[in-house]
Amino acid sequence: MAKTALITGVTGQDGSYLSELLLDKGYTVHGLIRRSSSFNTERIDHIYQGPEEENRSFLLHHADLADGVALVNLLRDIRPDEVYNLGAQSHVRVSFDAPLYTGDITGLGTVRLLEAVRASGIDTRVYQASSSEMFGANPPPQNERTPFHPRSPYSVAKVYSYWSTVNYREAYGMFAVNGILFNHESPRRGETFVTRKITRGVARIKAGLQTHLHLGNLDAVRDWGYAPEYVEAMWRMLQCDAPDDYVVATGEGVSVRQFLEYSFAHAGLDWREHVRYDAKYERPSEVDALIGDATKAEELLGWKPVVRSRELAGIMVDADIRQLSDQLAGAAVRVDR
Ligand code: NAP
Ligand code: G4F
Repeated sequence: MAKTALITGVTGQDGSYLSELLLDKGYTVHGLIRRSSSFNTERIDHIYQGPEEENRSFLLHHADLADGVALVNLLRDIRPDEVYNLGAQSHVRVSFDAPLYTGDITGLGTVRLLEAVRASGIDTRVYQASSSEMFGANPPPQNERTPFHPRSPYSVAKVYSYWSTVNYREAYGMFAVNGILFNHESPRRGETFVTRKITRGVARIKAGLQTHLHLGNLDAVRDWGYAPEYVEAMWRMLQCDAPDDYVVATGEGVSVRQFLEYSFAHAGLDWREHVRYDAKYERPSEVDALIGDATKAEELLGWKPVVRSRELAGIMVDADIRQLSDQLAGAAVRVDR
């Protein structure tokens, strides 16, 4: 029989790719969306508004990780085989400005969901979106045995969620896993994360719409992979015989400066002529270097990364140039009328 999944954070980068993956595998996919005063379904509109056959397998429900009762009701109604908890206030810099909100959604939200699974009495497997940010100050390479040293309200909340997931596994025998994912990007990445900010900036500079890009710390090193490959690892974790926790990463560390070089060079530009420093993008405490060791995922899940950061920068720059030229063409048509 076809499986059913519930995804929190379905409107985000990973939620959209995971929806596509599960629909391709024949799942019925339920997405939790929160009410917004403006459209927040841009990344999934192509699925939701797709062919009728696909529509019946992709259903959206209004709820919020702040609302535990809504979560229980939703789980009782849907009775999913798998739950993917991708919903979060996921921006590290923002978490310093909104630490309580971040703790509530990114931390307590996970416990509300785990409790809702327990309270509804359903037999479901739970994936928790844990993060390499939890390693924080501990130097690379980081793997499943590296201790956590979180450096932001966001990563503190993720550590709480990580241990809650382990605790529900140990205390109640729940099939609950942590995917400790290192940074992963794509053309659907939020515009305020550094990779997308850079590739979007390249497209706008190339088109003559802006001359400069303002950034913070260029020395930080991240292990940037390709999001569509990472959602495959999430799914594989829930297909195992026993629940466990896995690091997912490429193993390649690249500085923000290097990613700038790749992105600008791909469009035939020199980043030094266009980038300005702005202290407002610095964090009160920074994570200097994250480079993952995904040996366990490779051995036990058979998962291997393909796209590396230079190629990733090219994919994202090309997509942003295409998107901008489509937007400009659309605007020109509207002016003509
Ligand atoms: P994202 O694009 O920022 O998406 C976050 C999602 O969470 C959005 O759908 C957002 O809804 C939803 N959300 C926010 N607050 C919520 C609330 N109160 N109730 C319900 N949903 C809420 O994040 P992503 O990059 O896809 O990442 C997915 C998950 O993996 C996140 O938990 C993130 O922290 C974690 N993670 C990401 C990475 C990475 O490199 N991308 C690495 C490790 C871990 P709206 O669209 O309405 O805002
Ligand atoms: O793109 P970022 O904001 O991503 P960050 O902080 O690594 O967090 C992302 O990855 C985590 C996994 O490790 C996820 F858990 C989390 O949800 C999120 O997806 O920043 C990357 C680096 C930082 O060191 C930052 O200081 O880029 C540096 N940076 C320099 N200038 C900037 C900027 N970051 C942003 N967002 N904007 C800047 O202008």
